[in-house]
Amino acid sequence: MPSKSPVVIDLKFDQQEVAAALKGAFGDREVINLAHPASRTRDLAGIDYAVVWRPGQDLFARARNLKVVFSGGAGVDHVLTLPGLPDVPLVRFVDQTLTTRMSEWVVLQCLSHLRQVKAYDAQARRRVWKELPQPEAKELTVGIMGLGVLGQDAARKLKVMGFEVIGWSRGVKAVEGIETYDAAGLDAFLARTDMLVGLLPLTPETTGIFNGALFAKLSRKGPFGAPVFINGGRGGSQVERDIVAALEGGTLAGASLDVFEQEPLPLESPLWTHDRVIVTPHAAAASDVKALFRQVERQVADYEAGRPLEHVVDRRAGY
Ligand code: NDP
Ligand code: OXD
Repeated sequence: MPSKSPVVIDLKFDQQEVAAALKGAFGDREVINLAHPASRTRDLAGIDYAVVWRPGQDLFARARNLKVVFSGGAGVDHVLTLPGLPDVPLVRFVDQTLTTRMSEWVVLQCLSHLRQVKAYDAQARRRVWKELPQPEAKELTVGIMGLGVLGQDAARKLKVMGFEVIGWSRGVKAVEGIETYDAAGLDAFLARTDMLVGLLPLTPETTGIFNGALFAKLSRKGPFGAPVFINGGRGGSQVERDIVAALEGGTLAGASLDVFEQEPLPLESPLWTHDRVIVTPHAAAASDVKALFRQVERQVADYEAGRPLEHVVDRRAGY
């Protein structure tokens, strides 16, 4: 039997987690971990598979005969923008562990704004004992931009909490219990949205989509008047100076941001300390590395047996 092609991994993850996940992963297939100094001079020309998260700029020049590229996360913008990406299937990571984590984050943010967590925290620091108005979840409509794997799961879980939920996607989409809008219905969707959740991939079409003009189209009929913006998708989709201006000018009541135009968020950003903004460090939904390797191993076996790969990215759409 010919020996199995090694897998090269270039994952900017916690390396202890990677090492632990590699124990027992990939059976007798060799794994070349580019985080190890010894692998820096290794010839990668004969490698068929790469598993990557924010890989080095020279990866595709070195591993120039790849047959499949696996993204270590759900998003693929970190790969699509790399020089020399070969014209081979690009597979993204879709897994219940990741989906569940994102829905936890989204539900947490929606509830945090509904229950005015930042305002109570500010009061507590001043030892102020004062009850604030308490609208019910059903009085607010959460509008999710991006009704894919993550958006649909978050929608279902927000419904369980009592929120009205609507969704927007590029194409027409039917999701049980949720009113949906396609690209042409954006303005109608925004006009109904009291809490806007961004779960979009970063593509040329979604770059800068969350800007002042869009915020101005959101509903102002919710119980807090001004709407809230929550983004767990990609920072490149938001215009941060517009977010700050919208918060200051009353177009937005608050925001929760996990992703930023520049990561890490620059120290001088006013978002860090804004009293109505919740900042998390691109930590809404980390990839479970063990689950990632299990999935790559299974997909490689399928590929070698001539079965179709799952979760292959549409290069033209960019996600
Ligand atoms: P999917 O590919 O399953 O869904 C993407 C959704 O966005 C689809 O509904 C798609 O529409 C919609 N969409 C894409 N482009 C447009 C557009 N131009 N106009 C309108 N709708 C559009 O992706 P996932 O749900 O798995 O993930 C979404 C994103 O979340 C990832 O790409 C990644 O960037 C981000 N992410 C962030 C994480 C974090 O920790 N912060 C963790 C994991 C992911 P349609 O259904 O019509 O195709
Ligand atoms: C992802 C992410 O795309 O963590 O999976 O951002």
